[in-house]
Amino acid sequence: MMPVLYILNGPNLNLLKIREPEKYGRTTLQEIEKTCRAAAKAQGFDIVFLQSNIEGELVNFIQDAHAKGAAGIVINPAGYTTTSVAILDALLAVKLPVVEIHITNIHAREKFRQESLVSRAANAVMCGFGANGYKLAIEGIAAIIKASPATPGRKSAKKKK
Ligand code: DHK
Repeated sequence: MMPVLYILNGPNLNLLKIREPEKYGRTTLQEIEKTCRAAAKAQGFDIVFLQSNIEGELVNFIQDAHAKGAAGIVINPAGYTTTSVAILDALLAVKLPVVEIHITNIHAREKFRQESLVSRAANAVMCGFGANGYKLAIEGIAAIIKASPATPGRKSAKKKK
């Protein structure tokens, strides 16, 4: 069985393609899921891909990732990035490798989007690469997991000789 990455998406990401396409692009969340599955498979991982508009549900997904023995979490907290102490606390609690992702370059946008609380629990942050960032984030978290001896999933994530 392949180790599993949880790919979590926050509010309004279900509206990708129709939502401000000049900023967020025209790739749907379903298309992103497909790309993620292929990118993860290439690195030796399976994925659980989830989206919610509800903060507490995202907290539950993070706790589930831990309960089910996931190898790591890639999260786009979207509108909860700068406000959610609950999402930050959940990520700190489960102590899994975390890559935070944003489709847009939040640092080139309004001030209120720039200070991520979630980053405090993230090993790395990917932003500004559009929908392609998800693939890059998966490659990044796979490298983090494979490099870290203490991380669950490492053994089976390594290519067999
Ligand atoms: C997505 C959102 O929904 C915004 O609230 C963030 C982020 C940016 C993104 O770029 O993916 O500010």
